[in-house]
Amino acid sequence: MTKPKTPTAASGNRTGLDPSPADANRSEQAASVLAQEPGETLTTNQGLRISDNQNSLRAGARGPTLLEDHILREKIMHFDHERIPERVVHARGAGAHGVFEVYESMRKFTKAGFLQNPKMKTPVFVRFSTVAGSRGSADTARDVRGFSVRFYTGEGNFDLVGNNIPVFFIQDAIKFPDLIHSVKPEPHNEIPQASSAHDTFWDFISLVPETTHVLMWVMSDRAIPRSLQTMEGFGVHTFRFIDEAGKSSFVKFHWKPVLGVHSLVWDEAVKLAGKDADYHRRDLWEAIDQGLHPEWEFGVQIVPEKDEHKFDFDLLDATKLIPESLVPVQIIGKMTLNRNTDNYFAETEQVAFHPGHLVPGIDFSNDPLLQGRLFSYTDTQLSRLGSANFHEIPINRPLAAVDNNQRDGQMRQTLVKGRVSYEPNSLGGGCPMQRPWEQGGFVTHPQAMEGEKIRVRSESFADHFSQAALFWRSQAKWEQDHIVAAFCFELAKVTVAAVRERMVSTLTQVDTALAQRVADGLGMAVPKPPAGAKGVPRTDKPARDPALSMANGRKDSIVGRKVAVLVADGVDGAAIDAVRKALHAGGAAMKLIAPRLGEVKNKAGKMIKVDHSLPTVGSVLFDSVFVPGGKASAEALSADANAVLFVKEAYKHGKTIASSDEGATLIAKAARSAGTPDGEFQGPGVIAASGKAVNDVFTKSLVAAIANHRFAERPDLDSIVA
Ligand code: HDE
Repeated sequence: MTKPKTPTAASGNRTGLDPSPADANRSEQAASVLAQEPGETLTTNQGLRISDNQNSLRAGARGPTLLEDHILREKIMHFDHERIPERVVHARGAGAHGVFEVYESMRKFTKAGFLQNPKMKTPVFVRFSTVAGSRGSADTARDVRGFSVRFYTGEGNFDLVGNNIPVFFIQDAIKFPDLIHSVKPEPHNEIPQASSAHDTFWDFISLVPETTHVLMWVMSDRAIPRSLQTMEGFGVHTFRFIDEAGKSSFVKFHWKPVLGVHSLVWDEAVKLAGKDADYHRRDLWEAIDQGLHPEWEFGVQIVPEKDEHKFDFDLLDATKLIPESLVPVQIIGKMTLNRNTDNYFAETEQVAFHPGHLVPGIDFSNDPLLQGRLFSYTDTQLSRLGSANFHEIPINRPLAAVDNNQRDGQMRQTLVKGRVSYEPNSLGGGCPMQRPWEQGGFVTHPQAMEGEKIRVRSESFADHFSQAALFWRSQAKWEQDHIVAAFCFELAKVTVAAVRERMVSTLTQVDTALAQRVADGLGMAVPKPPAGAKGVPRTDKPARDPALSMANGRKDSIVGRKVAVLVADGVDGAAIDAVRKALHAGGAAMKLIAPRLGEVKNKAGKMIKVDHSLPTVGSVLFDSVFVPGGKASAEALSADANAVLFVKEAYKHGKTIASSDEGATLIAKAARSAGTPDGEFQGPGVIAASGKAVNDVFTKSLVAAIANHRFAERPDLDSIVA
């Protein structure tokens, strides 16, 4: 028998982490008693080698199964308990490992060790998530995305548990259960899954005006990202940086994707939920697997303590952002995701983030939303992971040494030796000892405070609309169109007219044109502004903030883009080769799609392997479509309804469409069947002309068009039947 390769995870230790004391203890004895290599033989959980994994123990070949079968009972018992409660929010997630590097020392602002030395590579684990859906829901639901980063620093774990949208729904943690209950499936019938388009969500939202700003983001295409790799990330709350001398500055954290910020369009997101519910996690997994390591730059907006009150909004209010035009984002480092998980459950499911996992040099502000989170995250792990020892699960263990007098509890792994489990002590030489700030100990920033014990919201939190309006004004025309369409879609699913009216009435506070357009879309008159609206403080400064619009982002890369090439027998193989070369040089992938799987014979008689058959994919899974020439191929595809739909949909979704030579026949057929007025697809991003050969000029313009990602300004998109 050939010896199987020992699995890398067999030791049970996370790469880069020391084994737990229990493991170490065990390994001293192990060598002398081990009868087999780990990973080689099927065993019970007690290490008993199993001789028959096909049949349970029974009384005779046709007799009843015996209770005595301890091997069967152990196996089934474990299986029965394989599921743990999913996260109450952010249940669906995808994780990956990577590293973080700071570009230059941030010593001037913070003493955090991982932000000092550009040569240091700090390991990170990242989990992206949707908020509302269950674990099995679709990736492309309209939702905020979680963006949690754990830095395994030498001073302990620092968790930056943020989102892809810089502001939150509510200002005070006490409203969180209400918000989440409203967006989750309605309790009487558990409908709808992973969707905010239902009565209870809009009922709550329309009664809580502080949600208006985030709502503008959630109705924008930010809530349907093209990829996890093309999302920004935000720490949302204001935190503090503390320098060596104890001086504090306020700080907001940002992640800027190197690939730029790109999103789907709604029709595509809906179709993707059916075509590939794992669209985002697959994209992340494949990118890392292929060595196209996703990268984000780390940015900070720093506000000196003395400027705390210089803004029209309160820095402690999580429904507000600091416009980048007021305080630019300084880029200070980079995160690279370079390793997929070995085991989804052990890592992505069991990771337990906590906004209270801080390191010296980073501290909280008094944001009442952040303060409320500090209780929740430990508490939820107790019911989710089942024990106070969840920090001992490998993915949760810090790299930094853990030494304290906490003991025992369910599922305890650490085997601490000795008789001392208290402090102060003399029997243990006083260890483990406290460390002052100067020696790396964590000291809470000593902020002076006074006040009455009261339940009130600060008046400085009262302006709910200025930044919602700033966001609206800062959007490109197509982005505004998509926001209007999203409001119309969501509110049209609301069955109670009074809720729709109340929501549109709130929108009059953001922008009258927005309210008018949404009212038109819903077939209703614009209601009056809410009572008391006039008393609310407002500002229209700044007029615009370019950073809020995706239209102003980077569009210089095709890394990770996926291009579909539609082929049939007789296709022009040389055209495919030339386009493949250009795409691969830029880091994009190309897939050949034919009416059926197997191979097609190209014009020169050579067989080429097909990657997918047309019925099993769809244009929504790709960023662009190329139809090469070859008369027979183009004719066969033009007669194939799936191929025609593929091109029509790609056009409707604003994607680059290219053809060479006779490939233009299919583009023309798709355009005619889409009902375009003059029977042609026109406008930006259509590189289709009969007789056009694949030369450098062609491939360059194709690559530039794909880098642009999408041509949302095509005039006829909404009229395309697809
Ligand atoms: Fe969370 N949130 N949250 N949240 N949150 C959780 O913790 C909570 C909030 C965020 O990938 C839970 O371990 C309260 C803001 C992310 O594992 C829970 C409040 C922001 C994740 C919880 C908030 C977030 C969570 C559920 C109001 C952006 C996923 C499972 C005060 C800055 C973490 C868990 C992961 C997860 C509570 C508000 C982001 C229940 C009470 C604001 C990215 O503890």
